[in-house]
Parts: sequence; C-alpha cells; structure tokens
Amino acid sequence: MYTLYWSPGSASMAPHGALEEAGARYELRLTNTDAGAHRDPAYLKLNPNGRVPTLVVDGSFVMFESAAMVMLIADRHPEARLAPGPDEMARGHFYQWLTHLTNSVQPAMLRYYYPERHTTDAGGTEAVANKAMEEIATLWGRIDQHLAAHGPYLLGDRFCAADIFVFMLSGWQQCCPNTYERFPHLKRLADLAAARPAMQRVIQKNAG
Ligand SMILES: N[C@@H](CCC(=O)N[C@@H](CS)C(=O)NCC(=O)O)C(=O)O
Repeated sequence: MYTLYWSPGSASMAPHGALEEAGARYELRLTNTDAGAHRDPAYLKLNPNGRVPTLVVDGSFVMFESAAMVMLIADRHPEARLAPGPDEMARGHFYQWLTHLTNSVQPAMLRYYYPERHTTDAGGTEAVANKAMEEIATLWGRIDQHLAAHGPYLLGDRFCAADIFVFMLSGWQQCCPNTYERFPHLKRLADLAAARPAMQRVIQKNAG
C-alpha cells in the first residue's frame, strides 16, 4: 500500500502515473504547494526538503525524489513492464533517460520557476529565468531529435516509466512556451502517454 503526498500539476504526477500504470493500491494526500502545505511542520517531518511529492510505502518507508519513486514502483511491479528488467541492456537506457530528465531537464525548469534561489543578485532573477528557458529548449530539442530517429517512445516501441516523466515535464510549458508546436515528436510521445487509460485517470485527477 502506497501513500502519495501530491499537489495538482506538480512533480507528483510521475509517481502518480507509475502507481496507476502498475495497478498498485494507493491513496493520495493533498499537499497543496500553492497553499504552502509543503512547509507545514508535520509535512517537513516526512520530507525535510519541503518539496512535493513524498511517497510512503506500507505506512513506514518514506522517500522523496519523484524519479526514485518511479524506479521503485517499476521494480516492485515488474508485471506492469514499466522498465526493462535487470537482465536487459535497455535498462541502461531507461536509467539514462530518467536520470537525464531528473538531473538536467527538471533542474533547468526549477531554475525558471524559482530563479531567486539561484542568484544572490535581487535584480538578476530575470536573467536566471531567461537562461533556464534557453537551456530547456535546447534539451527538449535534443530529446525531440532522439524521438524522431528512435521513437515514438524514449526506448523505441516500448513505453516505460521514463515516458511518464517526459509527459509530466513537457506539460510544464510556462518555461517553454508552445513546447508541442516546437517539438512534434515530444508531442507525439505526450499524446500516446495521455491516451493510456491509467494516465487519463491521473490527468483527470490533476485537472481537479
Ligand atoms: N527533484 C524533486 C523536485 C520536487 C519539487 O521541486 N517539487 C516542487 C513542485 S513541482 C515543489 O515542491 N515546490 C515547492 C518549493 O520548492 O517550495 C522531485 O522530483 O521530487
């Protein structure tokens, strides 16, 4: 049994999607970041970073970092085929993409959304955000090229949990206006992901 502390439209969407795809038993606990619920002392006890999401497994095992949650869920539900198995070479590329998304694309996005955390110059936030936007477009451009040559999914014909992460991040478009018009292969992946019944349930929940 899983408990996912989530906020609409946030990084909780990736583990939420993985849980739905896995057919796992889970409950959602709303931790609305817009209302500052991620800074409540009770929540900080669970996740001292004050970020959403947090995942609790079987009432006692607590973890943060959405990409790590996605990997754990994929491993605990192998029948859902959310990741290549440990004996498959493609697992290396699964790790590669998920790590790239969480290590390069997502941090650039967080720099855009929280520029004040990345400069000591009060007048420098716009420059930080602008540079982040540039970087996000470059990164999506490379991923789009990869998908054009080797798609429609990150691992070719095979949907995996890293595609859920792409779906989530590519929906954050304030930091990359018209993402889907500019990157059609990314759009194709996102459309395929969105058409999945499990992802539909996640999308509807996040839409309120
Ligand atoms: N790398 C973390 C990032 C989590 C994160 O930054 N979440 C945002 C919502 S998308 C958040 O909690 N923001 C509130 C804040 O940083 O104050 C993850 O993927 O779990």
